[in-house]
Formats: sequence, structure tokens, C-alpha cells
Amino acid sequence: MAVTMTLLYSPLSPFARKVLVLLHATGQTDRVKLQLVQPAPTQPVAELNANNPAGKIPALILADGSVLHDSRVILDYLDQQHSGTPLIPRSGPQRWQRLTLASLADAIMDAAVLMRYESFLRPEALRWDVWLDGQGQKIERALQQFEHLATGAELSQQLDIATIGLGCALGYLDLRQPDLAWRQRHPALADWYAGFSQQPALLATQPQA
Ligand code: 99T
Repeated sequence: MAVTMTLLYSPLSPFARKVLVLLHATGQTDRVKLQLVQPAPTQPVAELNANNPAGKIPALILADGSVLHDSRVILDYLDQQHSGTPLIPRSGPQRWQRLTLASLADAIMDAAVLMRYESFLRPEALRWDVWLDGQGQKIERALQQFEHLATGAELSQQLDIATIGLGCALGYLDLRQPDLAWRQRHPALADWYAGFSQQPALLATQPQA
């Protein structure tokens, strides 16, 4: 397969990891060249901004030079470029249910990235604990919903848009927010992740700090 696309990414970004997992799971890794970019709100990267004015990764540059972002759009696009079983159901109630769970997984990542910026980038004297707590509570509420699904055996080990998002979100919590110790309060989810994280596409894309 010829390389026709470039992914602006970082191996530490859970959003970029979702794209990598989908590429692995659908046999498309050879189609995409990876280009490392490490943006932060305080460290804009000109080349990235030229491709995505929001200054965020991932962004996917297609063969004709057009650019797709954000991760949700990229996953949708790449899922339509292979002939296997779609990872995003194409229609019906399943589509909306799985996309909504994927959105909840993204919300965990969003809150965890904001916590990271608040506690790592912002000068210590300016940090706001109440705000940090609020982000932590968003994560906790989302984890409770996933724990409920895992308890009722409603979370399958099969890769799809929702489980990919959840796996990447939990991997990111382990990387950047280990003090949240989410496994202690969510044992069924921890069991689910112990199995899911061993899938080849997850193992091949583990964040390298
Ligand atoms: O906010 C910035 O300026 C740079 N941040 C990003 O590019 C983060 C990298 S995660 N990406 C997003 O927030 C993408 C969110 C978007 N809705 C999507 O693609 O789904 C890196 C976190 C880390 O290094 O810890």
C-alpha cells in the first residue's frame, strides 16, 4: 500500500492514539506517514496551525493536500477507507449509541488534558484547585457510567469506535493522572481494560513517555 497521507501526531496524545489504533486494526498503517508535533496552548507550532487553525493534533493531511481534523472526523474518514467490518456502525440506533459512548470517552481525555495543562503548564501560584477538581469530577462521572456498563457485561472486548476511545482514555489516565487511581473505584472497568489493553492494536500504540 502506498503512503498517501501524513498524520500530525504525538505518541502521548490519546486523540492521536485513537487514529493509530484504527489504522492498526484496519490494516492501514502503511498508508500514513507519521509526523511528530508537540503543541501546547503555550507552545504553538506554526506548521500545525497552518494545517489546523485550532493548533491541535491529530490532523490528517490527505494526498490532495486537504486536511482533516479533529480525531472524530479522521476516524470516520479512515473507517470508510477499508473493506472490513466498519468500526463505526454506519446506521441505526447502534451508530448513535456507540458514537455517544465514544464522545464520553473523549470527554475523559479532554478533562485529563486540561488537568495536565493546569498542573504542568500553569505557574504554580496561578493554579486553581476548584477548577482542577471540577475536571476530576467529570472524569469520575464518566468512569462511573463505563463501570456500570462493564458490571452489566455491556462492554465487549471487540474494537469499535467506543471501545477504542475508552481504551485510549484509560491509557492516558494511567500516563498522566496515575494519582486518580481509577481502578480502585471501578473494578469491573479495570477487569475489562486488563483484557482490552492486550489487543495487538493497543499494544502497538502504547504511549511512549
Ligand atoms: O491545545 C493545544 O494547544 C494543543 N493540544 C493538543 O493538540 C491536544 C494534544 S493531547 N489535542 C487535543 O486536545 C485534540 C482534541 C480534539 N477534540 C480531537 O482531536 O479530538 C496531548 C496531551 C499530552 O501531551 O499530555
